[in-house]
Amino acid sequence: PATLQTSPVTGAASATWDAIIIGAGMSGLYQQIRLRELGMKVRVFEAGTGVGGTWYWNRYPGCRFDSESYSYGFSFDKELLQEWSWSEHFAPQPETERYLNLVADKYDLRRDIQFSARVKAARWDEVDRLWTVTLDSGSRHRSRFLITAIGALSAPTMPDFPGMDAFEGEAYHTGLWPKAPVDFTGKRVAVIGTGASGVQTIQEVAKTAAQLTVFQRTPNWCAPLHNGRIPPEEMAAIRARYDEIFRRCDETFSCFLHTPDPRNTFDVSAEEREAFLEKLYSERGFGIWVGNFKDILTNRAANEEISRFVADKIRQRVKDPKVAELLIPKNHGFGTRRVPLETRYYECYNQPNVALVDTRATPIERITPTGIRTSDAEYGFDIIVYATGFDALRGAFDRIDFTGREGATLKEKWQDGATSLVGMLQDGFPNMFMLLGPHTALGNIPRSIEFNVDWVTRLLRHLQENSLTYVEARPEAVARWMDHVMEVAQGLLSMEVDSWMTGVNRNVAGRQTRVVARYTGSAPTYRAWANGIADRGYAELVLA
Ligand code: N01
Repeated sequence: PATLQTSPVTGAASATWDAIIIGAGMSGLYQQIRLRELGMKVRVFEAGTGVGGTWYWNRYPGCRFDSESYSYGFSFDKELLQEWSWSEHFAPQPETERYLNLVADKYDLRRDIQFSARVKAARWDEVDRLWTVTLDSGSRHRSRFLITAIGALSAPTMPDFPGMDAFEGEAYHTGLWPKAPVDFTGKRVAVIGTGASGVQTIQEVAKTAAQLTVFQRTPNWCAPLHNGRIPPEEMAAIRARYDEIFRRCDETFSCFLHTPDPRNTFDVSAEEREAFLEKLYSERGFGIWVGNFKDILTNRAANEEISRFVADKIRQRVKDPKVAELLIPKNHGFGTRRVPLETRYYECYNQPNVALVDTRATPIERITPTGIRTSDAEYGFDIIVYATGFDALRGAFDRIDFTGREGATLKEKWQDGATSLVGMLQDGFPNMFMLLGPHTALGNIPRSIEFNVDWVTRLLRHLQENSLTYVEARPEAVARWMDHVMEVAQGLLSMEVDSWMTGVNRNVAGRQTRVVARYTGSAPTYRAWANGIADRGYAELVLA
């Protein structure tokens, strides 16, 4: 379907596509559907052997989202909403992967997706005004537009302990989990890392492992998920409410069903406050974090109050007071890092087969052929699980050599921190659109994905209708947006804490200091800004 052209450089014939999409996760799939509607010839390159992105790679035991299932699926296809049943309030990974495969089947997307195709480089050609995309295999592909659908948490990172390669047992990273099931029954297992992935893994592995040893460097504030099955009658009632559910997601701060309570922590009496926190702690999902008093993430005293409340819960749930204290964060307040939601996570530490090692007190010195050596002990393991996270937000971009106008690379451009216009465009990189790029609104991610894809599609339709083929953000528009990004981050307690949300990853060079790595304003504000650009006729962009 694509036009065949001969490369002026190599003389080799190469296909020219209207658009190349990198990645066949949720954003790539939805963008592909929308571009087909514009009549575009689209090629998708996907590193995995199947669709799903996050839901393809993260197959670790217990993996699921912390958004309510019915607020997470695609909202654009009303027919699919009526056909699909979620089995649990927070569906497990295999179900979401199945769901995304169904979407790919329904829209016959696979015929335009090349699997096992990892993109190595993408270069803007100023003469032809085309992108040239090079795969790991060396093959090259050209397109008018380039869309990165490469995810915000998709570049897994490993620590560099000495001896890792010589470990004789099995070793896995949660974000690169094998397709064949891993059996923990009767095994001695180590889990390194206690972020959202580690917590979900730990509570599952603790059920069958002979011995599970958790290596924790920084404890996180976790809160109960309160998952449950969705019986058919309840699913029918949910189906009838989809319009209302998605309207709610459109209105809330970060597209979840939960949104901050309009009251401040100390507006109410101590009794009323305690009762409200108890209620949030007993309810499903992120209410305790994003549905709490509106000042818990900005007012230090308010944050201390919620932190005290959750610390008491941990003390009640963990029998050994010494272990409980190790599990209670001391260097950051509740909610200033991503709150992992859990199911009997704290109770795992009451089991005789589960032990906790504090790697600040006794650091990991090396991985031995048979296990792990810390500063004070030697442990034997059959399996080591690295739940050590991702080079978040810009990591996936850094793994591809993007070269824009005048030979400038994206890595150079972002040397002092990533910039963008509404997370989707970058000056110097014409005809390139980033879905979930730096400083886009994240939150309940599929809601942000649908918005961003629709925004890009509207822009491309505008180009088509006006016979335009070139688009680039003006530098002054990027600067204005970045001023706004910096401004909304002021005063947030999370900005005082190391985490992927502030761009810190101690396993990656150049990620040791905190930056404003993500957009921290509300999703409605983000959308108003992005829609304003379109409504004003794209004056902030160079169109040609
Ligand atoms: O990664 P993380 P994640 N020695 O970066 C530790 C989303 N997600 O994959 O904090 C010892 O949070 C590290 O310790 P420290 C969600 O947005 C969603 O768990 O750096 N430990 C930390 O404990 C989430 O926030 C869902 O001191 C080392 C852990 O590894 C994001 O993805 C589920 C170490 C990494 O935690 C990332 O979560 C899963 C070392 N050398 C993920 N290096 C749901 O929706 C790293 N660590 C439920």
